[in-house]
Amino acid sequence: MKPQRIELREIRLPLREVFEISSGARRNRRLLLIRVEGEGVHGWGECVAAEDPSYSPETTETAWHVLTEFLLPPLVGHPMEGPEDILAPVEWVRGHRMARAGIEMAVWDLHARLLGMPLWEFLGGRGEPLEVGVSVGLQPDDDTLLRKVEAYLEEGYARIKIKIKPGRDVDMLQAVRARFGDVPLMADANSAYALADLPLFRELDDLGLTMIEQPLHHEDILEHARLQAELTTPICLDESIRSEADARLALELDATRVINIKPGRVGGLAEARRVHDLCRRRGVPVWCGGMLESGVGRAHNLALATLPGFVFPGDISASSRYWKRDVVTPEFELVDGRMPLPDGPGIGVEPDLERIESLTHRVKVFGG
Ligand code: OSB
Ligand code: MG
Repeated sequence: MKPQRIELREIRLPLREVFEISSGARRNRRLLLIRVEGEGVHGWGECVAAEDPSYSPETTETAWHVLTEFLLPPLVGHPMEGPEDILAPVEWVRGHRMARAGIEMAVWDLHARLLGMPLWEFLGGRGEPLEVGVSVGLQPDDDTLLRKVEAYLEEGYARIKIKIKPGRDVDMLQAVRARFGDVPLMADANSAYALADLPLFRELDDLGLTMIEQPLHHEDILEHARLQAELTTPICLDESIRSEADARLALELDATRVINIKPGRVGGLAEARRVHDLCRRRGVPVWCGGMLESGVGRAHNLALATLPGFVFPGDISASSRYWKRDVVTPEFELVDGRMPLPDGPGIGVEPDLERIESLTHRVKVFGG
């Protein structure tokens, strides 16, 4: 199979509400959608890089630069066996994993469509509806937070993840516990703490959280191992795991007892599956994180999360949790507290071309 035409497009999609984490806030997503065509079929991918480098060093702008200058031109007309070797001609490019993942995931969709198979099946997953969770951003006060959590629980989310930062942590989580009892609850610090905060982590350790996500520095593994040795609550690494090699090191050092897998963060679905396979061999549970994706990226995440090692509900919430209207049809919705899998070929949902056109900020086409 050879990609004959690749279309890269930046769309601007306003979030329903500001999403704030310890390292920054997001209001308007600038997403890159990639459509690849070959053998008369097409596939869609999404680059999840954020507007600013507060989660990872990549941004929408760096991804546009690397995709247009380095990644996409050599791939047009380049023969490949399957999605596993799409990136072979650009292996020399270091880093920029979110940019790489955007095109890689589009090729996975294309290949699944060529086979007439849903992406989840092509990846090796199971087609049953999944329990999913919701990630709740930092709120101005506890009352607002409690109201949000209540509404999400009513919608059927199976676990609640709450963003924390110094000054908005133990008391706030205690308030959630006091109000909602033993609902599955976890906290995500996005690297807001240091090892010197051990007394605070001991308090968090008494809250019965299913895990604490990325408490320390965004590139650290060693100090997370030191912290994990002091806690009974599992640590879950997010930012620190950029590859299977990172995951191997973190598991070896017992720095993480759960891994949040985001295909964008690790450079695509093939690497995401390798991290999953490694964890599964070692009996370490994983779950699928999110990057405030549009329906295109959400469809990929959902397909990935059907693999058997994804035992915790993912941050794969309904379209309405993020957008007034998504860019795919049908939109993602919870049915009886679960997210059904689209059963068409590939990602199984159709990008709404008219809507996408109306949100487009720029387009660049390679090949033709
Ligand atoms: O740390 O998991 C994170 C969103 C943007 C950047 C980082 C993170 C998140 C989320 C939201 O937690 C997950 C989602 O619902 O897409
Ligand atoms: Mg996280």
